[in-house]
Amino acid sequence: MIRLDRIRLFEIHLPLKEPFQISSGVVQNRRIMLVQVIDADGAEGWGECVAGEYPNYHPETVDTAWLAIRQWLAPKLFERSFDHPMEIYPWLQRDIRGHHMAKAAVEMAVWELAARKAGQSLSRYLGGTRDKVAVGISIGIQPTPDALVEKVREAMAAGYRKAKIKIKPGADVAYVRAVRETLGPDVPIMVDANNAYTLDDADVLRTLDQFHLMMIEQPLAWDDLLQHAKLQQTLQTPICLDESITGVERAHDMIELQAGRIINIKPGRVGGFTSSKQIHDLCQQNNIPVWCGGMLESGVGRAHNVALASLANFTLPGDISPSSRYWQRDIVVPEWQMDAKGMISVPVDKPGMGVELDMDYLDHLTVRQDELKVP
Ligand code: OSB
Ligand code: MG
Repeated sequence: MIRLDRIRLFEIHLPLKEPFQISSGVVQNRRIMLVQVIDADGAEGWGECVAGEYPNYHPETVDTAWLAIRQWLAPKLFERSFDHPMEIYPWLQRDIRGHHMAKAAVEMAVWELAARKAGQSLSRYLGGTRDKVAVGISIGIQPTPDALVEKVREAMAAGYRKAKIKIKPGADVAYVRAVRETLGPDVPIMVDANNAYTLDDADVLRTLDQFHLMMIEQPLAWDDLLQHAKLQQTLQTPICLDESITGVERAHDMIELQAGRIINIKPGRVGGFTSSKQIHDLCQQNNIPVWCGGMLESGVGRAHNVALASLANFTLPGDISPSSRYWQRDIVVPEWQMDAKGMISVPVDKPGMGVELDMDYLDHLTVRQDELKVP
């Protein structure tokens, strides 16, 4: 049984090695919220909130998530006990709309706590079966096609199983063509537009068909399904939805409308692990491949993503690059490493997330802290 006693919030500032640009903005210094939950037995669990500083990907931000946990989620969690972490998400959904990233941060921390209490790795506790997960890299918009070709070349040499190229109008066809023509027909590439296009741009998107991309991620509006369905009818390349899939209901809609053929599951976006597992299972029943997306997480969020990606229907490489791709120094020990074949080992022999937080470094990076207690 889990009865939460305290929830601690930490905000850290962690600079990326290089700026990361998507169609709607650029980030250099990540503001990251970490969540520690402690139960009445003294067991603890860690979670990470994937909301950014600015609402250009998703409506939530670090500040709205902080407020939501303080004002609404923590008091609701302190109201009762739970037999299993599966009960957390439905409980938080009741009478509280939205705020998925805030909900996910605490929900995933409780899953981590429960896995530790059960003496099991988070992967196996979630139902994961893989010992290794395949890794893709997400490459931000580059200044020139040549610069992009270099980045993809380096990524392939390092062993990555997939390169995701961020695109926007004006940085699309010529960039993808340069990569395909220089690196050949076999490099596993895809694009992610982060909703930079409309149906008026369908011709440009159809031009991309000739490059045999693995998929086109979220070309149209961030909350749309119907227009994606219209676009998919005229495209050969599979559409992968990211932003539009906020829970299992939207995954149902996508399948019924044929708005996409692949789903990028980010546990933060869909409200946590319970919701992620529901989407995973539904997609498995409907032959829809899924893969684990990333939000430039620290080693804590990465641990959760690795555990999730160890479930059976995560058949495509995830955006779960090793720590050194993002940070000079990660906040966990050991840091996340990728082997030369582009695989990350799932830490199945340790209880919980399988890495330890470097508490001294965390303390050094922390700029804001709060502790919420059971009344
Ligand atoms: O759309 O997948 C996205 C980062 C910030 C916001 C949106 C996205 C991304 C990424 C990062 O692609 C992937 C990673 O964490 O490596
Ligand atoms: Mg995306």
